[in-house]
Amino acid sequence: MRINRINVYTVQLPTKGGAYKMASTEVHSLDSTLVEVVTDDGITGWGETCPVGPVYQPHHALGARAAIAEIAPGLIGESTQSPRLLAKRMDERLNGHNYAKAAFDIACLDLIGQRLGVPVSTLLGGALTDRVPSYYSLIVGSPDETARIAADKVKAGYPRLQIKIGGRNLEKDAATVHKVWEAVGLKASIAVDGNRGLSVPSALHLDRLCQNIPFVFEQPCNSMEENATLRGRLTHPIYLDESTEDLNAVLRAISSGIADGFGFKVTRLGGLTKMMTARDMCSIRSLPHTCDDAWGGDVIAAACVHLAATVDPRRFDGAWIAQEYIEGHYDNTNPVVIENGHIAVPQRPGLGVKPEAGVFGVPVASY
Ligand code: 0XW
Ligand code: MG
Repeated sequence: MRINRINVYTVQLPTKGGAYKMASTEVHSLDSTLVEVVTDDGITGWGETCPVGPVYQPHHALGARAAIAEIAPGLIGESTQSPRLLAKRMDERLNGHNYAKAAFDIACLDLIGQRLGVPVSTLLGGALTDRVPSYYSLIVGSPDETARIAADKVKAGYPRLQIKIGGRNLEKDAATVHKVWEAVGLKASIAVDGNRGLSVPSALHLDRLCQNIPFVFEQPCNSMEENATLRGRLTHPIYLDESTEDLNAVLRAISSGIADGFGFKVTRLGGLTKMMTARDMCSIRSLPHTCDDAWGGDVIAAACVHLAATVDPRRFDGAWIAQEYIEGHYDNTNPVVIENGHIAVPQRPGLGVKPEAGVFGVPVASY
């Protein structure tokens, strides 16, 4: 039950079908970091963290590995029975860097689940469903092409679409939202994601230009303060994503009424243990949210889906996983897959996914 060895791996996840484009950045290949935590009773747990490039949020792949190098040596010999104790040990070695610590939190829950013979969703309070909705993220693109893809994805079963906007002419953004709405209407719910790319005046204009289209406006502007100034001036509800840098930011956004909902990222908040707190704070105020991560393969996808299964479906906006934009799986026997816009919750003990032996090559570091 004590940590005997930690292996760190990296894997490149090239984006399928060209660049993934957002307001302030486009990415072509993502650098994911995995931790394999081996205990003295011979069980192996996995964790993953994969920033979507170095610009999306103040996280980057090399930063994750540097933080892991700082933390990992101190975890050898530690018990894996308590994710909270592990968090304390990590905080004693490094301040902040939640997105790197998240990988160990996920691996610890994977270990406990396997040892107890229960899925991670049970450790997170218990699943309310065995299948969760996902959503399709439409990258910044031309109005017609975006509307065409939107219609296809709704036909494929996605109950929700996220339209990326920003970083270009406002008219094009407005035209894209209108075209998607004409193509799908009420067959899907819509989020319009500015990814911090709009000024307050542009956000106000876009809101007016799309007044009769029901959507939630996700992270239109950069800072929490800018988004707060939109409160009461928009027709559309505001969701925060990138601004929820930690649990304190979530608490601030909820208590001051800045956000009507959230796009949560498991690693940004520090892992599944911290995400439970965010989930429960939202539940107190009946706030809807997603369970996503910025990017990553089957390990992070499984983590998102286990947490997603524990959220009240009436307030759940979907689990985004990168599957539509990456090739292949780490675990071809029990992969995490989107089918008809939904994802089956893994039922096997722990995360329910195990990267195949040798799939990441040799470790880049071992402790
Ligand atoms: C759609 N996502 C979950 C994937 C990319 O990391 C961006 C992100 C978002 O909502 O901003
Ligand atoms: Mg977002």
